[in-house]
Amino acid sequence: MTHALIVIDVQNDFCPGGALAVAGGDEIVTGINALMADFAAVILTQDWHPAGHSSFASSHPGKAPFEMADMHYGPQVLWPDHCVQGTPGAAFRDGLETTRADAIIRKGMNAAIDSYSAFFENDHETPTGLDGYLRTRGISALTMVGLATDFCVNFSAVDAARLGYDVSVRRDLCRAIDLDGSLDAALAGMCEAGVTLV
Ligand code: VGL
Ligand code: ZN
Repeated sequence: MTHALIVIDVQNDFCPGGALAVAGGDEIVTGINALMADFAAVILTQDWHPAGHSSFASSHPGKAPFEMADMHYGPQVLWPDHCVQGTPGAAFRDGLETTRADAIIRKGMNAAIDSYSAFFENDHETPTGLDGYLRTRGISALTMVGLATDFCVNFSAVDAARLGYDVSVRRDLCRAIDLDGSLDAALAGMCEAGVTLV
């Protein structure tokens, strides 16, 4: 069984000082680097939005960050502008061992659809290509770490479990946004999907 480490969105905008800062987001970098040597493959994901992305509150007149909007694919949290392609906020956090990455998967490029999961956009249909990459390399087990536990890690882990991967999430190497109970809901959802929380 080939086992990959999936490092979700360890980017400046999700760390203290960033546009959508996750408390303690920078604390996980050293531990993630140390874990990389234990895996046959390391894949990094990068939230990578065009300016004016539809998940940004600034694209919805009258709406503020963290309010909800109805999108064609369902309800969507509106975020502060973050991880805009090519900006310092979208760059990987300094110190993350990006040289060790076998592949970097970018997501959220489609202006009309957000993409929390590393596997599918938020319509749960449009693939990012990661499943094909992993399958063609014979990778069947995944350990996930990164930001944020309750959004991108959660959606990625649940999709991976549904796709048939053996999935573990290292909670000590993730940090959460925790919006209105979203962390508890995410932990319950991951357990239900068969994800192992370590
Ligand atoms: C994320 C909100 C918006 C994440 C990305 O990486 O968890 N959250 N975009
Ligand atoms: Zn985003």
